[in-house]
Amino acid sequence: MTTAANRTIQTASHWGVYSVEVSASGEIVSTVPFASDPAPTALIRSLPDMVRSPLRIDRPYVRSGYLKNRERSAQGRGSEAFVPVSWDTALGLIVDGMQRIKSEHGNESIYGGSYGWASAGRLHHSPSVLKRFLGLFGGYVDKRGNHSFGAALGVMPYVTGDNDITAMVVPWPSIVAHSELVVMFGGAHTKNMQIDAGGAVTHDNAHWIERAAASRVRFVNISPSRGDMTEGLRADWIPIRPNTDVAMMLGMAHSLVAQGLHDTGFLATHCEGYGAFERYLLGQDDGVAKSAAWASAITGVPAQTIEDLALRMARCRTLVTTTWSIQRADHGEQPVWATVALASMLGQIGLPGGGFSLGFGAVNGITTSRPDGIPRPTLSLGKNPVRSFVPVGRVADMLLNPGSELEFNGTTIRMPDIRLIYSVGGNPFHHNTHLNRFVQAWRKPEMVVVHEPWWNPPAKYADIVLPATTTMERNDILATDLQRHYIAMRQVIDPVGGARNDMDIFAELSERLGFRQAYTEGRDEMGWLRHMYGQARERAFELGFSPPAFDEFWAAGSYEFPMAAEPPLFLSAFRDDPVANRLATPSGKIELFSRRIEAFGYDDCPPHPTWLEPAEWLGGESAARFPFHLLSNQPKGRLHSQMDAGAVSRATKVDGREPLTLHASDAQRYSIVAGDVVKVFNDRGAFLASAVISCDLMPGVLQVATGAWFDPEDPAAPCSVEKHGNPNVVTMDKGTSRLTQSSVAQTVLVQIEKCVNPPRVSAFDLPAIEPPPAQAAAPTPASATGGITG
Ligand SMILES: Nc1nc2c(c(=O)[nH]1)N[C@H]1C(S)=C(S)[C@@H](COP(=O)(O)OP(=O)(O)OC[C@H]3O[C@@H](n4cnc5c(=O)[nH]c(N)nc54)[C@H](O)[C@@H]3O)O[C@H]1N2
Ligand SMILES: Nc1nc2c(c(=O)[nH]1)N[C@H]1C(S)=C(S)[C@@H](COP(=O)(O)OP(=O)(O)OC[C@H]3O[C@@H](n4cnc5c(=O)[nH]c(N)nc54)[C@H](O)[C@@H]3O)O[C@H]1N2
Ligand SMILES: [Mo]
Repeated sequence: MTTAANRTIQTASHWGVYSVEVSASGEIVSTVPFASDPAPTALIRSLPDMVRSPLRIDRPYVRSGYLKNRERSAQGRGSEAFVPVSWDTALGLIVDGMQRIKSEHGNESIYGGSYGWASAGRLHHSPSVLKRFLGLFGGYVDKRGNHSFGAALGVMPYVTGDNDITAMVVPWPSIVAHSELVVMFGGAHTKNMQIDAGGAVTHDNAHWIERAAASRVRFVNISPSRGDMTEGLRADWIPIRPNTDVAMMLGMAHSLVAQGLHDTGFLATHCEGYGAFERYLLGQDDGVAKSAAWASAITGVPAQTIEDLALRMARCRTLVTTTWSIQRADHGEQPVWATVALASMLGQIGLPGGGFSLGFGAVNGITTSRPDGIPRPTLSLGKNPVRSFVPVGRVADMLLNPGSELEFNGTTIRMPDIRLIYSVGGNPFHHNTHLNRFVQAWRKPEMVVVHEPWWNPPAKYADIVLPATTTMERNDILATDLQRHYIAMRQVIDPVGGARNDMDIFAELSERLGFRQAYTEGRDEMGWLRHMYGQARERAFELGFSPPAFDEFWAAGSYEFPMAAEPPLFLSAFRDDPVANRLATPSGKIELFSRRIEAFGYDDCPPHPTWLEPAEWLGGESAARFPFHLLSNQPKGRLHSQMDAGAVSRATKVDGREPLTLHASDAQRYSIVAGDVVKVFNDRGAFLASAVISCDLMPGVLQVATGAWFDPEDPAAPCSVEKHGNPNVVTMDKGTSRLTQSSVAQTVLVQIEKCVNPPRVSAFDLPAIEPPPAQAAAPTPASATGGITG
């Protein structure tokens, strides 16, 4: 109930800005969306719902085996009880472990890459505050690349000389005004448009979808799932066998050549190496023409459909888009490069409403325009004296095989010998693949420290877990590349239980390690915000913007950077004058053949876009044993695994398990009806999920969202059934290719069977808590677990 005594305080998240109404006694009354957001999402309720959940970690805990046997207890990680300890004890254990490991094995034995989305906010971004801390401690092994679009990030510098992937998008205004045809590989699912890394301030896609629907633009959705395009756009659906998009693109490219419809002028002036690519298309060296008929046999799309679409594309203003999931697959560099090749042959790159886009709609703000280069308030990470790094998808290989070699982007990496993992703001049991193997890898190092707000998998798999605050418990500033606002994120409630800010925890550890002053530079939270804002404001002035002074901004709650005019389209200057505006590739042009990649000699990443069979796919040998291709897309009701236990995410589950969509004909063959628990398995593992039956998915394809909290039936066993629906127990941990070594989460075949006596889901149970040892200066067991009631 709203009363005069209630206060409404603004905070923000990756999924939107909102205010929380709190009563005089601090109770959360309601969540109010940001007034300037035309389409706020239901996700804004998730943190207010979860912030005081019984799953909050109320104080520091140590795994019982670690308390007794320190580094000789790593095998118990993830399966033992936790013991509550005081902050003093926990921080002391961390400092002892860090100093011992550093003196015995050096800083190269510390993994601080800590992949993860953490929370919105430029100061309390947990992986950043961790890296600043570990840098001052002498350094850490970092990660390289990302799970989102790692293959694109690695290959595009060779193709267009650029790695600013989120800028490779033709935005809505250009589409609505100029496109006639938009051909979307993987569609553009509106559920993904709820989020921006760092914070979606305004959600404008619904408005643009309406405008596009009312315009003359036609959309084509090439995907195993009809649902990848909103019904409002009335897209034509072309179902395609998963992981075969490159073959379809080549079939279209071949059709263009066969009809003489490719833009030879553009290819000559703006592209390098088309000749070699054309030889490949025509099969002049391997005897295999990459014709529409050839592509049809691989993709399952009729040859006529491929040919007709190619001809349609050549005759009008056409945009080709490829979503990121398609490159999160074996040889994921190829669909990205083939997209550029196809668009180059159409010759419309750099024209309004034409060319190509990568990841259109994969996140919210990527589809709209904003002024160039808005500076962001930034906390300096400082220096990292350690040079070793690991490609983000290869962490298990690093942990399991220290000293082994990995080919990567023309170099050879020697894997460091990791003894300590410090992990904050990510869920390794969500973002890593082949989790049964990953758990073994996670049990190799001598010490694992995690900060988490909740008792979720990363917390349960730690040796020492420290309770972290959430955004609602601290002050911060939202600012991100894909949005035009600075937003004041104000503290809404006091820290819950014994939680502390990640940054304050590292300040305290720095004190014990003798570098507090260097870490904090004498600033407190508001001091940092003022400082970071001031620095960004100066850069903004240089660019001709005039954000107000900090106090004025903080009082107003937001500042919006003005849009003077629609900014130029990416690659339009290059199109206008390819000599004056040459690209940062060796030829200065778009490279459809790369001599630099050729020099690496990688058979898994040839020097021009190429169809390569994925390690597992429906046309391959293993499909005889494992006849379903499993797609694990982003969830609608949460961000990855964040707040899976909250009401918003739970509402998307079926009987407490993640829904698994399958085609009606497959369901019938396996005698599965809606709501049945299905076991999904292959040689790497098995998980359980609840059946949802649909005709909007191709037969032979299964779909389950990522992010269900990892819940193995027997955490102590090397491989047991995951009960909750986490697809990463069956996914594969190989790299896309030696070029980028990115994640292949979308390349996996499985078998299914009905599960008649499913075990109870325990993902949202608290871990076992043991009383502290008698001699420790910690509180008694009863009060130690006080505050946890679930
Ligand atoms: N099968 C499959 N797997 C995938 C994908 C896929 O398509 N298929 N997609 C991949 C992709 S694209 C990505 S980006 C990754 C995402 O993987 P992650 O980014 O690791 O996933 P999140 O669930 O966002 O993890 C964030 C964690 O940080 C915690 N956290 C939030 N705020 C704070 C804070 O302030 N302090 C601390 N200490 N902790 C905090 C949250 O509770 C949560 O546990 O997953 C990848 N995994
Ligand atoms: N609600 C919500 N939104 C999110 C996120 C979230 O967790 N929740 N995560 C965000 C993050 S970190 C990222 S990186 C982006 C990811 O953005 P994407 O990678 O684009 O998203 P996905 O949902 O993984 O995949 C989109 C669709 O691609 C289709 N697809 C999969 N494989 C293939 C294929 O081989 N061929 C074709 N043609 N289609 C295929 C699937 O049907 C799937 O629904 O999403 C962001 N948006
Ligand atoms: Mo991502």
